[in-house]
Amino acid sequence: MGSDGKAFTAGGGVGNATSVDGAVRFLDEQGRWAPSGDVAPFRAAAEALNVEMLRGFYREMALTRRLDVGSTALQRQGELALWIPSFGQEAAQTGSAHALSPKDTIFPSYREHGVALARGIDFVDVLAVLRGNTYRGWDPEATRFRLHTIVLAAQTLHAAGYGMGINLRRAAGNAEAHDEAVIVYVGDGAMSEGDASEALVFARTYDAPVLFFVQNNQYAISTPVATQTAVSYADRARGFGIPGYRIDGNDVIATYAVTKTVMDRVRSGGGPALIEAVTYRLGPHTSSDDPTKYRDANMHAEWEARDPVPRLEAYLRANGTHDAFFEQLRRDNEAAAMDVRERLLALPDPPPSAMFDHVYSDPHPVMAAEREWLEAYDTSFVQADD
Ligand SMILES: Cc1ncc(C[n+]2csc(CCOP(=O)(O)OP(=O)(O)O)c2C)c(N)n1
Repeated sequence: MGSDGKAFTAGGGVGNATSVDGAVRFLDEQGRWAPSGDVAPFRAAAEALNVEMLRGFYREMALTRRLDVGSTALQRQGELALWIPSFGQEAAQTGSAHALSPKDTIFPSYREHGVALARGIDFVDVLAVLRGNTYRGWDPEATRFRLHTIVLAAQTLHAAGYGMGINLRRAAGNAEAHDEAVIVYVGDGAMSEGDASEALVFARTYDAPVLFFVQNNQYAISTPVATQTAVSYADRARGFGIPGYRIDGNDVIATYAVTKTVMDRVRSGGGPALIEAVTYRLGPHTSSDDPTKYRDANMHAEWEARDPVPRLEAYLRANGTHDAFFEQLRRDNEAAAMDVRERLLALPDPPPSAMFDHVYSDPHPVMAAEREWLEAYDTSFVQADD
């Protein structure tokens, strides 16, 4: 705190973590073009977006939401072990993901379904993990979309290390490494983990090309963000010597334009950076959670009015997009969701012994014996049935 008792707000002040006031935004809550906050460095990237690109963003945001609804239904029908909704965070995810180069590597946590879609991951592959069909649904190297990390903030260290590796490859004369950078998605609660602080230190001291993208969705399960931090995450970054930007995470133009501008700088040797996207989780933490037990109803209503999907829809409608587009899109997304559901339910169940497949990379005698026992046990049922 400063001597006057007010929180320091270095570099002009980037506010506190509980409010979106003062954050960089281009669209107001009614979807009108009304830039506010420190928009100057990002205006060019925002203005480079045309209506066609924004329609594409809308299509993906609406699809992410439709798949969220379908996945919640699948979980309730006993077809998924768990579902982790991204409801309300579509603008933060779709906008930031489209600002990346395909050569950038993404380290997600577990809620980044909009990012997965933007990277071209088949959603069946995401659901197959949560159904227990596979330990990983996609190829993390080919897609440069690494695996979900449930251990909070562990992915920040993976990202810092990967970024340090890019620097080593650059130093060794690998030209391609100059086209690459890393983005890591991390939640507000996960930022309280020691791993997150360590990752910020290493990224800074080794000048690793890493962008930390904090989705501040106001809660870590039932713990409100005010319990995690007294200053915004953008301010916290500055304490590590890392530039921090606080943006309206429900404005897809802001999430795209700021990520594009900052990531281009990170990739071209500007060192690490952090973006705090102030957003809100409109759904439960997971399908096992009941947010009505801890969430303030007035606050919820305030954030419902900031819903990123109708906000972009209002902008598009005011800029020459008519009913026919939205109706066709709804039909397309309905068909896509049905296709995902059908392909998921048609996946073969793995044998129980598949649980041993990826525990050790080299043969392990104890595990081999356990596998043999389990397979014999399974077979005994088949014989008993005969
Ligand atoms: C190291 C660790 N501690 C605790 C948990 C249990 N846990 C899972 S999600 C979660 C809350 C995370 O909140 P936040 O980082 O804000 O992300 P969000 O889930 O809101 O996207 C907790 C405590 C965990 N997965 N890993």
